[in-house]
Amino acid sequence: MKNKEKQGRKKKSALITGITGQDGSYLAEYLLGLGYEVWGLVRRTSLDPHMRIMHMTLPRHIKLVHGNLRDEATLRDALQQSKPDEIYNLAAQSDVGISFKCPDETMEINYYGLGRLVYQAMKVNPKVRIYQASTSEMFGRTKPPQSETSPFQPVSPYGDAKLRAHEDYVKGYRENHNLFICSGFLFNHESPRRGEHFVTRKITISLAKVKLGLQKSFSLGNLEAKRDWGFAGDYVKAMHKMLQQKKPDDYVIATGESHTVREFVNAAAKAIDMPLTWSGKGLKEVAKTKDGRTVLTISEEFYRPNEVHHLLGDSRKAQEKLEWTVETTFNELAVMMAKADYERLKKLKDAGLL
Ligand code: NAP
Ligand code: F7E
Repeated sequence: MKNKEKQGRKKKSALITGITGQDGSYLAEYLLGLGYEVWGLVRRTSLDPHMRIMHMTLPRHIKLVHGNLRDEATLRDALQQSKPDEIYNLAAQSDVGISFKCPDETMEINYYGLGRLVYQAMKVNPKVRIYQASTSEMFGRTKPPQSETSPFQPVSPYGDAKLRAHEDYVKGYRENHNLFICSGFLFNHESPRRGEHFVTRKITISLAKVKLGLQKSFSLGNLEAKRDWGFAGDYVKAMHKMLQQKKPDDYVIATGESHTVREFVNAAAKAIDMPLTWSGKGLKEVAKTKDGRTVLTISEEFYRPNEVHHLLGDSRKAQEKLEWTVETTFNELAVMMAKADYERLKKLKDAGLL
């Protein structure tokens, strides 16, 4: 490309809400790599817990702006400052279990929050393109496989709030205001940066601690729940692709394979050379190491009032229209996460910090 042409072309800019979260950090890295100017919305806190993005704020210049989905004035200011071509709304109260305990907060952030953001974004730039982090939880009790045409039947306050946000602000603004806004119905996606309360990360941290002698055992809830687990680094590429299409649309992003929580435990335990055997039933079930130590028990505490039993996504539309593909298998994901936590905790232990 000629130099003049290059200079004349303005860098695209993107504002990511939820930049301090798992997906925000992977998406920021991806967009910086594509040459974007990346802005990140961060909440004002008394601490500065930006662990996942610290490596990008200094050397590669993500620009941080303060804002909160609960406060429209902060969103207006952040949008006026960043003037984004694209907005990725990843901010949320994203924990399904917590949503049963805090339904109002969940609705406030996950539903009304999108309304505030979209309203202000349209005022700053009616041509802006918006990605909304919708979710497989919206399918709830709908039988697998779930695709873009499957009915939504959420069973949690989290799923309810995300569904309302999709109906009112994604479909509503797209149809009534001509806004370029897309929903990605993303199935569970994980990584070594996953929040520590989600089941995969809880498992990989706990197994590593058991193997290193830092903990004797841990407990889980429903082992039979089936999830379609992919790698977050693969999934953020699909978010970007959705906003590069001629027309806004909604897409399922999933691997097309589902596994039980128990299968994830087995794959992660094997990855750190600590295979487990299971015995007992229901709340009395346990998993033991080869030398007979009980390292995993079941606790009612981790069961939910209502469960999504089986998620299995059909992402053929995304594969055909977006040319998006799954790059990481279930086993590769479990190995990646289990080894990352084991090596991280071993270093801390060896340094006398644990
Ligand atoms: P995550 O790690 O829990 O990150 C959530 C982010 O939202 C954090 O950066 C958090 O900021 C921010 N946030 C929460 N409340 C906020 C508020 N009131 N104002 C501004 N920011 C706020 O979530 P994730 O796993 O990356 O998921 C990203 C999005 O995709 C979420 O919307 C989630 O619901 C959705 N989703 C996730 C999955 C999955 O499997 N990961 C699947 C489908 C959909 P703080 O650092 O300040 O807390
Ligand atoms: O639970 C079972 C639990 O909390 C997965 C979010 O990113 O994906 C995520 O929601 C399964 C459930 O994720 C424990 O009952 C058993 O069946 O890792 P999770 P989630 O609820 O599927 C969706 C797509 C999102 O959109 C959400 O934002 O694991 N489970 N024992 C347990 N779960 C947890 N957390 N802890 C346990 O001890």
